Amino acid sequence: MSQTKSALIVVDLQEDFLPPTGALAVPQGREVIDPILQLLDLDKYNWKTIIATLDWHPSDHTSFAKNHGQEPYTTKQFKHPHNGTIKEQVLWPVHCVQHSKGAELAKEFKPVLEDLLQKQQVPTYTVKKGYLQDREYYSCFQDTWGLHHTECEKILRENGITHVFTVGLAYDYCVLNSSVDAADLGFQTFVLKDCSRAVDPSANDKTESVYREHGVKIINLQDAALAQ
Ligand code: VGL
Ligand code: ZN
Repeated sequence: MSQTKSALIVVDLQEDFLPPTGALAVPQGREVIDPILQLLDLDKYNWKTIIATLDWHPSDHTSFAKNHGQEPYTTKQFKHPHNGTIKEQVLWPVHCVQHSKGAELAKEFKPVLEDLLQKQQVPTYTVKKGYLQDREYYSCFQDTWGLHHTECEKILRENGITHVFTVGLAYDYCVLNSSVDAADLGFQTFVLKDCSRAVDPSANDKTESVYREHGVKIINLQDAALAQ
């Protein structure tokens, strides 16, 4: 019997990250929905836990360009609340405001997840992040300063998870940081490249070097069942 216990983390599959109408639409973002729905076939994949994450910002969130009088996709230096370290971060269009249409899960994915949540054939959870006003979150485990932690690690530990598979949006931000943190926490971590899309695909080489530095394996949907 295999000791492997796999979790699927579907990162930020929310309308605001999806073309054509999303406020922060990730190029080709809708293409990930179909393969992600395939992964939710429980006859084919042996998930022991499924987590869907939600970027969930208050409207005055510090990651929004307009709250600093700046243009989206410019950067700003942020100061660590305690030790004064400076971090340069991207400012975004207003996106995933709590309870807004744009914060909803992709319309094709929402009913499928709700069904999973209701049946609990596999322990299924939603994890919100980004709700503290004064800090950015990319990872579903913690804010970018590493000061506030979500319940994500606890869920994985309580379910005895050994392997984590990440999919969703965006390949170079939230999927990247969530995968890196999962790997750093000791989970054998795989990112499914064809189930993810980047805000800036031209930087994929650099993005993928970060995945590799942290030991995250980059695979595709067709390899997922075997890796479990
Ligand atoms: C994300 C930018 C801002 C993401 C979230 O889900 O990758 N990117 N907020
Ligand atoms: Zn965000």
